[in-house]
Amino acid sequence: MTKTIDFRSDTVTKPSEPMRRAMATAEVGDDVFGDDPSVNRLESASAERLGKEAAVFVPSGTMANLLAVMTHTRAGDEVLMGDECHIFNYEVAGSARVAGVQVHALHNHADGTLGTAEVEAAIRAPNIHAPRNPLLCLENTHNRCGGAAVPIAAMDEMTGLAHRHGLAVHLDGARLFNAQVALGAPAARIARDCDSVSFCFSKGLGCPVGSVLCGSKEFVAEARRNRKMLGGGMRQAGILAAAGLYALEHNVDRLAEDHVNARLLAQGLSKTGAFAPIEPHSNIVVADIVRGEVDVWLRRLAEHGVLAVAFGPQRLRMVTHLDVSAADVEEAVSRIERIAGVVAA
Ligand code: TLP
Repeated sequence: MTKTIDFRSDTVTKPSEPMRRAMATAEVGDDVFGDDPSVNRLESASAERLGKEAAVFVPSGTMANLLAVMTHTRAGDEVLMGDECHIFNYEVAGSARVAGVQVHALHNHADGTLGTAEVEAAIRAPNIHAPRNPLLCLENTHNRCGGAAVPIAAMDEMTGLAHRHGLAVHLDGARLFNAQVALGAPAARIARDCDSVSFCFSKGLGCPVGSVLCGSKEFVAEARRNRKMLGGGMRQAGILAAAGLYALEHNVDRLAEDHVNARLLAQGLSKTGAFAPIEPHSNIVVADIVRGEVDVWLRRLAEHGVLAVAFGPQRLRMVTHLDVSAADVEEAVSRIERIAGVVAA
């Protein structure tokens, strides 16, 4: 039987045996009472890694971002963010519906950055007619920009600008440890001047569930109240936190392998002549389709046991992760070559 090679996302990883053992033997308690030792350990380890005072464990990256927006703003405020960012494109407009804010989406450059002049121009002067701008949201690595690792200088430029104008900065760091590996700089440095930062355990780190939102003690205490309001107060969540603790210890540095595999995959795709991939910085390969339609490609790939997702009418995305090896990538490339007709079937 043909082995399925699943590049749809790094969220598809299944917990390894040792991770499952760590989960099965986790010490637990009722986390809403603050009694779960594993969750408490995960929250302090995460805060420490990110150089922040505190952290709160949440079920998903989407909830972490929504909590950040809710906690930094009041209903009726306006939040600035890039038009390619995850919050704007893939979070079901929760910022508008649940947090009650208006989003002003600014042009994202192909490298995941925002233009300084454009951000500055978007910050409104206080005026009785105007919404307030308490928050700027950034993303690193940048998913829709081909997993771009946004350089530290660009991060510092944005945080400096935001702070000069009195805005807080939230970093959607769903794949922040991929940025750490790609930039060769600690996650805490990348997020140093961000007022809040979230990252996901459920992506490249290989856990079944979970994200954290980190920030000051005061900010996290308020986010914890908001988490309860959203129904995200979990009970013996230490079972899940144990997976996160395992991942922080074992699955961070190995992300470098996923980055190497993504480069291999991108080279293979461009060799077929059917795709023009963006050169990957991390574990995400976004490729424009030069020959054929995205739906046809996805169907033909799936028929040959290679799974990808559409990222636009002429674009697809493939993500490398813990559960695909270099050999799997080579195998996938040879199947793709056959489909593209480069190699005789
Ligand atoms: N992204 C998913 C899809 O929603 C696109 C994926 O497969 O990449 N921030 C960023 C940058 C993300 O890429 C994601 C997930 C999230 C936040 C949300 O995380 P979850 O899925 O845990 O809510």
